[in-house]
Amino acid sequence: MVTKALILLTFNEITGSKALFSKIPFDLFDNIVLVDGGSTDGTVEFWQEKGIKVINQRSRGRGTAFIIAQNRCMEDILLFFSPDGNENPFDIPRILKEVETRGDLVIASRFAKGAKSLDAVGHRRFGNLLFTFIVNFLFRAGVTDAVNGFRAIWKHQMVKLNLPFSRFEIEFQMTIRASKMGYRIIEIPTIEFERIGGVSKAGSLSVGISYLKVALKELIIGRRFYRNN
Ligand SMILES: Nc1nc2c(ncn2[C@@H]2O[C@H](COP(=O)(O)OP(=O)(O)O)[C@@H](O)[C@H]2O)c(=O)[nH]1
Ligand SMILES: [Mg+2]
Repeated sequence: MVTKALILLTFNEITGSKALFSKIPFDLFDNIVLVDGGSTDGTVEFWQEKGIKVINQRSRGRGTAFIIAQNRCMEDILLFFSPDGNENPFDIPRILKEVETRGDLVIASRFAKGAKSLDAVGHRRFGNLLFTFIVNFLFRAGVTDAVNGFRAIWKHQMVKLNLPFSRFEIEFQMTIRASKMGYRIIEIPTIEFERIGGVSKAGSLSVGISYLKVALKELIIGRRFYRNN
């Protein structure tokens, strides 16, 4: 039997957490963990009261949270979900089905046919599309949304990517390395909503600069990241 872990990622997301809790299909998972970047708004207490296991990060970073989850979860499939209002929990069953049946990595795309984003608008939309273009042009990913965080991957395939701790580069780098490895990357169209309460932690300029650095590094290293274990 294929086992599945749900990984929730938060840093001060109390409003979104409360709004989304009842909509998340927890019963589809064998393990549920929340990795928290140091919330001070009651997010951790909220999830703990609901009986969810919380891992407190020692140092911040969304990418770091991904790696902590990868190391702590022993399930076959890892699905990453951020309860900030952007991601639609109703897409979770479909993502799970796609990863289980035909994908190594499944990304909920905000720019595929039939998709839409109410969050990535203006310069954020431009940036997302530009970096997706870069990933397709340089690394032949063939995707419509290289950077969305709402995604699932087989754990053993993620381990092989040997991703480093990072802030917001994690998805970008995961998509690049998955392409280099020839993974089957499947996208499902999603509708991204506006966030519910709280604030975005991803400053567009700093994220853009870190993406450029990652792209350059990935061009140089080729497949010299691979870890076969
Ligand atoms: N665990 C953890 N989660 C984080 C960290 N930084 C941001 N997040 C969460 O990652 C999700 C996406 O971040 P957000 O700031 O909304 O980025 P945006 O959607 O690109 O604007 C949200 O649920 C955040 O609370 C962090 O350092 N650690
Ligand atoms: Mg967000």
